[in-house]
Amino acid sequence: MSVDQETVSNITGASETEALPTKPKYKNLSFIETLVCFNSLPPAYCLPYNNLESVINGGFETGDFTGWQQTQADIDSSKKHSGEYSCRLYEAHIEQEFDSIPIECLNALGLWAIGSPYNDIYIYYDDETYTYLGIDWLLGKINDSAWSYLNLLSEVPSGKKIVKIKFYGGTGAPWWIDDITLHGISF
Ligand SMILES: [Ca+2]
Repeated sequence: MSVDQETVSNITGASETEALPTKPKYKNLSFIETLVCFNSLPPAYCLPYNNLESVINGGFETGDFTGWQQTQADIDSSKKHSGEYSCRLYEAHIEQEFDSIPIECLNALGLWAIGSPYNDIYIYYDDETYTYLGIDWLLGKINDSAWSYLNLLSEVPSGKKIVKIKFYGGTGAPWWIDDITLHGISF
């Protein structure tokens, strides 16, 4: 007699030799994995990103470029969306790389920005494609008078995995960026 047969007998009172109905083997799933299977929650492979913020120093509150690679960019305290600092980009760029992150595991991908729209954003994927968001996209979304949230998540194709984000400052006028987020969905 198998363990499964004994379990059924104890629950139903049926004969010890009664055959079990065919059923999936879910008994080794964790509690959260079981919720994922039966309640339409995000895929189990998103668990490592559960409520995780992947951008290091997205608000520049270290006062330096910890977590970022940059060229000619400045940490600036004259404008900030939150905290004490932002990043000023003028003829400059910053970028940050990640271990491959599935788009569907994110509930936020974006940043706050103020200044000139004559700039560029790149989002790179592990299949060596990327999404380019330049002046045509930024125009009308940001200005000099108030901070605006730029929602990048709505611009990226489904099924992609992010490996890098990059922000360029053009030559026309500076822009400032702050509170860059790449945040995992919550289970
Ligand atoms: Ca900040």
